[in-house]
Formats: sequence, C-alpha cells, structure tokens
Amino acid sequence: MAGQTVAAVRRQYAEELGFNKKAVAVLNGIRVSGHRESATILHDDDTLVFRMAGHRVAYLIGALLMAFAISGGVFASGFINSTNTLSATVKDYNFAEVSANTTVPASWEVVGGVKGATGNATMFDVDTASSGYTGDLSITITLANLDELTPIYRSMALSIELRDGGGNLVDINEDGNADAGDFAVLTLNNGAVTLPFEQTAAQVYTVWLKRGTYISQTHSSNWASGSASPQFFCEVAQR
Ligand SMILES: [Ca+2]
Repeated sequence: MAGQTVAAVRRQYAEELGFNKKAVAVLNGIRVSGHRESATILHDDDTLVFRMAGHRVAYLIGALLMAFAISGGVFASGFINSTNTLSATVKDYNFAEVSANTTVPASWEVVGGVKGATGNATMFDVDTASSGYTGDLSITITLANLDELTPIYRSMALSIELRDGGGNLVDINEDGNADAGDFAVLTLNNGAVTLPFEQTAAQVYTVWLKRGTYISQTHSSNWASGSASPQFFCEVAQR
C-alpha cells in the first residue's frame, strides 16, 4: 500500500471489508481527518486502521478491521506464488492447403444476348493429407470479380461439386448420401457458396465446376469495362 493515499485505500477496501463512510481512518494511532485523507500518503511500516465508533456491532466490525489492519509493510512483502506452463508444440504446416487445379480447364466465347454453357473444369485442390487433419471442413467458393462480370453477363449459374481423393462425390448437403444431388449453385446474385462436409480420412479433395450456364447482356460499350472470365476465391475452414 506504500505510495497510496488513505482515500485510495478507503475506496479499495470499503466494500471488501464492509466499513462505511463514517469509519474513521487512524494512521499510526493518530486519526486522519476526512479532508486530509486524499493528501495523506502511506509509507512502509505505516499502520492504517479504519474504526467504526458506536454500538456493539460497530465494535465487532472494528475488531474485524483490526484483524485486517492495513499496513504498508505487510502489503509490500509480496505473496506466495507458483507457475504452471501448458505444453503446446508448433507444427510447420496448415491443417489444410488450398491450390488452384487447372488440370481440366474451361473456356468459352461470349457474344451479346445469348444463352451459353461453360463446360466443366477442375477449380481447386484442398489437401488435408499433408497435415493428416481428419476433422470436418467447410469450403467456401466466392466469385471475386462480380464487378467485372456484370457488364457482360445478365446471369450465370455455376454448379460446384466436391470430389474426394478417389474421384468420388462428397456429401456436401449433409443428407448422408454422396450422389448427384451434392452440388451448390454459385450465381452472380449469391456471389458465394459453402460446401460443408465430414471427412472420413485425410486426403486431397478437388473442387469441380460440374457445369455452368449463362445469359449474356446485349453487347454494348459497357463490355469494355468488364471481363468475361470469372475469378474465384477458395477459403477452407474447420467446422
Ligand atoms: Ca448428399
């Protein structure tokens, strides 16, 4: 408590020790008047007691406070302590790695005012084999250049599916079956789709564009500010 004022100690301990505003501060046996508490600084070896005057209950509180007599020397003497360190080890890899997969590319030409198809394509590899992570995952695919696409496309619907290391479909609608219904549709309106799934084993998954269709805008000078090539962003998270 050394270095603190009597007023500060009163504020700190009044509630904890249960004395009220009428308690009188007594420093080294000498009463400290209320208006001097803010200016009275405690030093080592000072003994400060808050006393309640009056009836029997107050006397008992006073006795209790005597037991808790606040001494600069006592409070400056430190405390008994111990330490415990939990063990965490750093590994030099991520739980999953993501990379673009261009093994099967898709390309198409866009003219104004038509319905067209994109074909299928590989998009991303998601690798949990390297880390050995076997927990559940969530893969989010986002269209990263909507601003460039919208001058050229009136609409676009891209069916996205996930295949495991053996080329088999992965259950991403969580109905317990991996089948042709397991795909999500990424459009210019939703801008992003999430593929949640449970792993049975760590492996390398591939995000596929199953098929895609579009309707182009009527050709105009706005096309000069756009791009017909969609750009995708892939993010993997634990579930
Ligand atoms: Ca399913």
